Order: sequence, then structure tokens, then C-alpha cells
Amino acid sequence: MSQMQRAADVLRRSKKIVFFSGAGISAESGIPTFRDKLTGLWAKHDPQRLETADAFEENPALVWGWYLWRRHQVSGAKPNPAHLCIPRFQDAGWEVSVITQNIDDLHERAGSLDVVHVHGSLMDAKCFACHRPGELTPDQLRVAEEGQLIEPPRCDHCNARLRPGVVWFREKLPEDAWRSAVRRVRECDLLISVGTSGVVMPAAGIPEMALAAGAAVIHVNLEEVGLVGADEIMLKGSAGVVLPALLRAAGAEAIPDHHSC
Ligand code: BJW
Ligand code: ZN
Repeated sequence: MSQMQRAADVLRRSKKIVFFSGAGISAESGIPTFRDKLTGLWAKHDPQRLETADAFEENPALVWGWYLWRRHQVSGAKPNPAHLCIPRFQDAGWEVSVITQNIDDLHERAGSLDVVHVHGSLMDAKCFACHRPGELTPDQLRVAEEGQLIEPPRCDHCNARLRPGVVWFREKLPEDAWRSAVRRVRECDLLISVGTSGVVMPAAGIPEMALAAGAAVIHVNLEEVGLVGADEIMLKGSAGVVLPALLRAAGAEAIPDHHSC
């Protein structure tokens, strides 16, 4: 039996599915993954050096400019067949949640209804000092040129700088989001992990948490990932091809055809 047939069997036996996504699911929308090298004016920067609280303290205008530029890059991107396919599992009768490490909003724009962001969101800002959420005016969201230095706006409450509402290394994940994610993982029958290298903890522990709770796990990735359990299945390929194929293999092709999935 092929891996796809095994996966389709598991899917047919499942009721509650969690999609656990990483940067690879947005790659086909033109959003670079973390393994991709930066291009253009950003090429001289190491993303790992821009995505830390230390970098923000050292050069807030560089880091704020980098996130505004990424926000515009995401605004101009469209959900791809992988994002668009996930709500179709919902339409076909499965109970679906999405837990994403991504800070883009492509799952929401594709129509997924239950999306948990464990690493925060590019669309949010918060105070670097008092952590209160910050509101940005349209002027503060003006299109950033690549590599542009932009001084961050100030917090209305304490006048410290606003920072992106994302989770940097050595920062705790938002408690509510993490709690919601863990609950969904413990309750699901099947977890489908899509486009993540599985190295950044604690989110990288989610597939093993699902296995330990008795769920099956399907990995969708361009690269083989190391399987540790008998209930794990690897579907190698691009997410935008594999997810629609999985939906069809599970016999859900009866739902109305959609041009993008
Ligand atoms: C395709 C495809 C296609 C491509 N189709 N597939 C041990 C235990 C616990 C913690 C640690 C630990 N050791 C170290 C830590 C600390 C650290 C950590 O895990 N470091 C590791 C590198 C070792 N973790 C943290 O710091 C976390 N906080 C924490 O643990 O707090 C407690 C603590 C406090 C004090 C001290 C220590 C701990 C926070 C992690 C925050 C992660 N933040 C980022 C940046 C977000 C903001 C931003 O974007 O700017 O989140 S880092 C980055 O990595 C981003 C991602 O969400 C995350 C995961 O990356 P992802 O999504 O997997 O992307 P890639 O690029 O790695 O992989 C893409 C994959 O897609 C590849 O496999 C491709 O093959 C595939 N692909 N195209 C299918 N078309
Ligand atoms: Zn403040």
C-alpha cells in the first residue's frame, strides 16, 4: 500500500484533524522560508540576527523596517492551493483546526475558521516595555522600501517603542495560544504537519505530543523528515500538490471543484 493510500485510510477513519503548519506552506505564495537565503538589500543581513529582542534593542529602526517590509510582502501575497485546500476538509465534514508557526494571515484569508498562531502575527504590534497591544495608523503602515530604516511608533501608555507582535528566540510563546494548541492536539485523531523543519521548540514537539495522545501523524514536506513512530506517515512533495491529492485520495472529490484546490 502506498504512503498516500495509508494516509487516505487514516484520514477516512479520523474525525478531528489538526493541520500544523510551518513556513513551507507559504513558500508557494512567494514567502521565503527560514532556511531560504535573504535576497536583495536584505541579503547582507542574517535573519536570525534581525529576529531577536537584542537586535531590536540595538537597532530598532532596522528591525521595525524589516517587519514592515515583510508585512507588505505578505499583504501582496495570495493563499496558495495548500492554504485553500484546508477549509475544503472542513466542507467535506472533518472537524478542522489549524495551528500555525507562521506569522502571515494566509490561512485566515484562505477561509480557515479556527487558526491558532503560536509564534504571533505580523499584523500585530505590542509595546517593547509594557507589552500592551499597540494600534498602528495607516501612515505608520506605509510601504517600506526593502532595507529601509523606520523608527518604530511609541506606546500610548508608556511611550516606549512598539515592536512586532511576534515571538522571538528565548521568548515564551503566548500562553493562550499555546494552551489552545495543546488542547487541540490532545483531542485530535490526526495531525497533519505541513512544511516545517521541526527544529524550533517548543512548537516542534507538537507532532510527538499528538502521537503520545494516540493520534496518527502525517508529514507533508519537500524533504523526508525523521519518523519516530509506527503511526507516522511521510508524504513527500510540495504542500500545494500533496494536500489536494490527499483530499481526493480520501474520496472527498465529490465536493464542488474549486479552481485553486
Ligand atoms: C516545503 C515547501 C513546500 C519548503 N511544501 N514543504 C530546547 C527546548 C526548548 C527550547 C529550546 C531548546 N533549545 C533551544 C531552545 C530555544 C529556541 C529553539 O527552539 N531553538 C532551536 C533553533 C534549537 N526556542 C525558543 O526560543 C522559543 N521560546 C522558548 O523556548 O521559550 C522558553 C525559553 C526561554 C528562555 C530560554 C530558552 C527557552 C521561541 C521560538 C520562537 C521562534 N520564532 C521564529 C521567528 C518568528 C518571527 C519571524 O518570523 O520573524 O519563528 S524563528 C522561525 O522558526 C519562525 C518559525 O515559525 C520557526 C519554525 O520554522 P519553520 O516554519 O519550520 O520553517 P523552516 O524554514 O525552518 O522550514 C521550512 C520547511 O518547509 C522545510 O522543512 C522545507 O523542506 C519545507 N518546505 N517548501 C512542503 N512547498
Ligand atoms: Zn508601553
